[in-house]
Amino acid sequence: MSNAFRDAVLSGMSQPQKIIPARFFYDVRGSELFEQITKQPEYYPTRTELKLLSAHAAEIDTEAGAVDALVEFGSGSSTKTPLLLGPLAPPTYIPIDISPSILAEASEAIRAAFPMIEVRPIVADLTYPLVIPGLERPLGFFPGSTIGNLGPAAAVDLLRAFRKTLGPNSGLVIGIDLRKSPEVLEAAYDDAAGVTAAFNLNLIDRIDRELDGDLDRTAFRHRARWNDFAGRIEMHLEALRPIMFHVAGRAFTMAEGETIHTENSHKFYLEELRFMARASGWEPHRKWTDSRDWFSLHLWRADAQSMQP
Ligand code: AVJ
Repeated sequence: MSNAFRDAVLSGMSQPQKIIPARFFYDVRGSELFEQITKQPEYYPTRTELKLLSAHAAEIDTEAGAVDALVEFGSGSSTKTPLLLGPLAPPTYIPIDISPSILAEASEAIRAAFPMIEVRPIVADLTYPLVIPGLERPLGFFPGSTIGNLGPAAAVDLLRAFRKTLGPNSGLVIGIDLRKSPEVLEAAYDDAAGVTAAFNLNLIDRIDRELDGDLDRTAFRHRARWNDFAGRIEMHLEALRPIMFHVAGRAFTMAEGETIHTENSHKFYLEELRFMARASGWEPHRKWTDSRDWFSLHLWRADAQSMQP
């Protein structure tokens, strides 16, 4: 049986710096814990983005012009979508997500709230370009600074895939977290209530549950550190003592202080974002930030020259 989680954990645990990609945080428990993170006082991104979206949705609608579909990448529970769907009122909403159950549930909620909008969900991995028939003037939507899980090069690849999926007459609304003081960032990723720690440590439980692991979660601690050179918050699980454990029948050891790198959350400079847009077939059109310049919302337009078709 193919098992992406097992393959990723076994290969990641065999690297000199152990690593597990951040997308594996989101099992049912992990998704619940992430919801709780977004409500912590230190975790500013969700709250700031929601404010920006509600303050500027009407303007986004005006600036985007005529739109025949809103296409949301990694739509999850589609919680931010209504803020945009209201003013935009497109004929069609196309949520794209890897999880069929979450997608079905979110689609029903949107149908109930917006009976005039046709909802056409697509189960897909958002990292590859898709062919969606019948799109003339779509608007892409990628909120939450999810792009930050990728470094600049991989982010450009993803933005280019969006550009391919959406075509030459499209736009993209994207929410991106910005560089700010390390103190603010480290607190946001290590909240006082310990919710982010629980989110990180849930990965240990998930390995034990799903991959026949025998890791002891009390042998690890949550770490969040700002890497200034790379411009990212890194989350790690640090071994508190020398340990040995098994995953899917294979044995691993860790020295005291050794870590498993579990997430990168990149924070960008506004100039860097303009560069990334142009490098991926988009032309920056408008941007909105909060009064502290902590978070940014962008409206980009497809650059017709940059790509074929
Ligand atoms: C969902 C990737 C945007 O990087 O802020 C929150 C995930 N990790 N706290 C982020 C996360 C720890 C979040 N993203």
